[in-house]
Amino acid sequence: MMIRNLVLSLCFALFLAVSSCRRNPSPKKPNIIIIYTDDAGYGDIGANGAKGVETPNIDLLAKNGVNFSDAHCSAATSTPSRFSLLTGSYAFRRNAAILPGDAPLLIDTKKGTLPKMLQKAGYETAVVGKWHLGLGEGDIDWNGEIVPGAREVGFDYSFIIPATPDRVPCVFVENDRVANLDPGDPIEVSYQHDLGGYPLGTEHPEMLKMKGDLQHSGSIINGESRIGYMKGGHSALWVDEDFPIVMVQKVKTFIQENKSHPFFLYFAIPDVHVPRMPNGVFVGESTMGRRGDDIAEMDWCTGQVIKELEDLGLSENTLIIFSSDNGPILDDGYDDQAEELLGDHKPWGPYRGSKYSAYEAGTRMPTIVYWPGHVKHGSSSAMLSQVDLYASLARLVGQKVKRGDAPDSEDHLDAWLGKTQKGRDVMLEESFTFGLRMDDWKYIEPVSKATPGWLKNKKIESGLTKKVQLYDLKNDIGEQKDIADENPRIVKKMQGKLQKILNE
Ligand code: NG6
Ligand code: CA
Repeated sequence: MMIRNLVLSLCFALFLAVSSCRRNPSPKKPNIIIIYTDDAGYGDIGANGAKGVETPNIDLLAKNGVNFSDAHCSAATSTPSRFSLLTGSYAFRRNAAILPGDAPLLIDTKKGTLPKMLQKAGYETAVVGKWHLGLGEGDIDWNGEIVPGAREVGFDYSFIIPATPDRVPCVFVENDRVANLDPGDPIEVSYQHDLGGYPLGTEHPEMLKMKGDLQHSGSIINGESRIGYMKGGHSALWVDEDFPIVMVQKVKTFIQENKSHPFFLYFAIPDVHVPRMPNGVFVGESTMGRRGDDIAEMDWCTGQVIKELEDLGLSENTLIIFSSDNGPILDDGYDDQAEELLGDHKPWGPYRGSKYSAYEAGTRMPTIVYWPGHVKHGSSSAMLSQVDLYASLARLVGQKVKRGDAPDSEDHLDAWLGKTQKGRDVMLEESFTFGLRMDDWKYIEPVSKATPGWLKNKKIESGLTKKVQLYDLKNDIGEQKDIADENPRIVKKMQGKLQKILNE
């Protein structure tokens, strides 16, 4: 009996030690919030020169934090960038491309992730917003538990748009289940054929708030045709115009519930991705129509986070990282007049290119790090990639990156906190080809294959050429003068470095 009691007390002590290690870590650990916008370009915020729309909340972060001019997402599209941010691994290592809404989970659940690393450090973790990293293992049953998903990637709480706002299914998934689903009206999804569910954009243009291109002419949900087809799930359908209200509420609840111990929040705001459907409150807030109004909406969401932290007295103990997942784009499939109403606004800032592009604007993101009392305000030209946040935040919270995890993540914590202007020596930029940065040199790998038709049709500069390109960003920030032919040695050196990364 005594031995049994002894064993029981030992187990209890062990349990207490483990749980206190998880829930009551050293009080020094700051909360970490990544505010991750969608398709917002370097120039889309007031602090970086936006015209025709005001972003007072984001500007407040910039004014009181570090505003970066050479910080990048890892790729010029969403899925690859989000993959790198959460895994510390370049996306090509997993063949990551833009995923359809019924794709399986892309992230290897056996490997470490940024949120899992933070869980180990005692953080409660949450994702609210756009996911776009796949769910489940094969054919997804949207009516049951959808696993593996955000929980298996390391998020204790999740409230997600499964793929993108322009892809079915147009429902939120909360902690592995479709929110508000009526079991009597099950959901079916297909990216191959019409399921005879909702009317189609191709057949009912009169039902649309904005016309979509052919790819965006599948099921009509909330007056907008989407990519793909869905059936059922009427009670669970989202209302795009309510995104900011619904998501900010989830964010606030999570922050309130976790105010007394460290938390990590990945708030993936779906603005300013298509279809751009701002809440009525923001309609007319810009001179640029829907795209500009969506920027105002994204700024409001950011402001709500700042306000909640202030109300709870958490500001000084919370590190906010504000950024975006890929460069800006005007026409991305819907008639929303983004081009016509642009005026003098330059979403790409002084850089060349856009979303999908190998030029700088494809990955050079508006990036701000804000941590009152800990980060001095100013600007930084350190060259950084979001793939580095994993290793950098690991140091901040006193965790080691396990061998085999986060293979591409470099610890640049001091640069992220504005303590040094020295960032990476070499950086990969993924797009439909590879770009490589070495100091101010920018190399773009030529492609032999023809540019896909849908990309060719876009009014963008993809940067895809059969010829090697080299630019000197120090003297040519706009990548106008290709000097590859004059600099064969630099080209060779950079090709060698790129091959090394690709073969690692
Ligand atoms: C493209 C879509 C585009 C957008 C993008 C994903 C077409 C023609 N275009 O394939 O509208 O949805 O995928 O954007 O279908 S991202 O920001 O999530 O990468
Ligand atoms: Ca995006």
